[in-house]
Amino acid sequence: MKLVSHDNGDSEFLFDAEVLKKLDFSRYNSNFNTPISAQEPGACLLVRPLCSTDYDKGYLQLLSQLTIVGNVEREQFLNRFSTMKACANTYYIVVVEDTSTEGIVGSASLVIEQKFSHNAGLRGFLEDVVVNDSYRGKQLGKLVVLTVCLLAEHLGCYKITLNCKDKLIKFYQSLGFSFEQDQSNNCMTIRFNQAL
Ligand code: 16G
Repeated sequence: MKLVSHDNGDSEFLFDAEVLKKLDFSRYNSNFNTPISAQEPGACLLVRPLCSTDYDKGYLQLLSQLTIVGNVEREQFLNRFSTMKACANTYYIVVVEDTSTEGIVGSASLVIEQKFSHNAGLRGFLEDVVVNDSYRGKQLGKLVVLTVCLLAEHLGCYKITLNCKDKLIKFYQSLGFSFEQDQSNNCMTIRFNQAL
């Protein structure tokens, strides 16, 4: 059993790791074959915030299993990490580390938009959900998605939304996401630069 670590050596967390300890997964027990949680993700697994040292633990390689990452140098990674961190209460990138290999094997991100509507409310976006192909069957996809959902609720978001491929619709529906009656969640896109 691995608990979310307090001691993070020389590296820096993107957000306060303590918040992950407060999430109560009991309502989602039935979503798992064997109940797991951010606090108890399974043997040799650790759920924690993204760290500045995760450049060397394969975070970007993992992300490239989802989409185009390009050639992001360490300095660029660290700059982006610090600009994200400087945006208070906005970026919550959750990762799963295999502590036996020290590699990042799963991740999902919560981005929080501050609004004037909904009583100056907060809207959550679930982004960049990805699990290493070799870690299938450990329920890590469900785990990272539900971690972000509970986090969004805990932080006071009035809703959380996502975009996904057709083949993943059933997966997200099984975790509580739905198409709303009035179709208010259609996703529309403008691509600015095919090279990016
Ligand atoms: C999926 C992701 C989204 C990511 C996009 C990559 C989830 C729930 N959705 O839609 O976060 O940005 O893929 O596509 O993980 P893009 O590279 O064309 O933006």
